[in-house]
Amino acid sequence: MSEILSAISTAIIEGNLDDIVELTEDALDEGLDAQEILNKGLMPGMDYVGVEFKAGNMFVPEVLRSARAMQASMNLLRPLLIEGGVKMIGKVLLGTVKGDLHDIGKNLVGMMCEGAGFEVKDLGKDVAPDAFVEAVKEFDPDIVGMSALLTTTMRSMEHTIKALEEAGVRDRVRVMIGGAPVTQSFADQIGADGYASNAAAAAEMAKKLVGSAQ
Ligand code: B1M
Repeated sequence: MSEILSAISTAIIEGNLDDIVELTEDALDEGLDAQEILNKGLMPGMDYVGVEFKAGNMFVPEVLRSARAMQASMNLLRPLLIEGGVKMIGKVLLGTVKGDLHDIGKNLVGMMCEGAGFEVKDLGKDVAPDAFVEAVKEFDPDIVGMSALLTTTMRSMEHTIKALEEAGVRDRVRVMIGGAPVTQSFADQIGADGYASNAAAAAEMAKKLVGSAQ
């Protein structure tokens, strides 16, 4: 890994807001690709944070600082990731499900979908099934994308699909789900149309769901 990408990972791990902004700008000035900075700088840093949090070596305030640093860098990378996007190929409605406050991965999925040429409406986090239903009626998306990071909130995905059925709008959309604890078998079990394990795969799946995959 290049020195600057390694420094970016470290700034994420340390939750260093000042450094991360400067380092991201330096990396871009050096000619590094936004995607490379994301995949080889930010993501490895956040992965390390996840491992350390799980091992009890990092605590919530530290993890939050890392998350804020990641968002600050993403604010610089986002326009570049979606820049030069091709013509709109569909609409994606995105949200982290009810009871779940994790939105970093969902935001990445949104960026990748934008980059792939989708118009994305992001409902944010802790989104109730009814809010998904209302947004489907208003925004008329091709795809409803749901993210969950907690085993306890995965069920909200199933509740949302049921709510879409009860409102009579399930047939109007394809449902795509993802998030660390989510699996293909869970997607099959709750009747989702697609599952993706990461943001790049989510953009590919979205294209497949609207019939635009190459
Ligand atoms: Co929380 N947290 N957290 N957390 N947190 C996890 C998820 C956990 C695995 C940590 C651990 O114990 N090892 C664990 C869940 C255990 C479980 O249920 N299996 C956990 C817990 C327990 C909790 C709390 C309960 C802690 C507490 O308060 N005691 C609490 C719950 C709050 C709530 O939601 N109600 C909590 C809170 C938080 C913070 C607020 C401090 C913070 C979130 C900040 C934010 O998101 N704004 C946080 C964080 C940062 C994490 C970890 C460390 C990192 C998550 C992350 O952002 N990863 C996480 C540990 C880990 O995952 N290693 C952990 C980076 C992100 C890029 O990856 O989100 O997986 P990810 O997204 C990927 C893929 O999953 C996929 O693509 C993304 C990009 O490649 N993907 C999709 C995601 N959504 C998709 C949707 C798609 C397709 C693909 O289609 C639509």
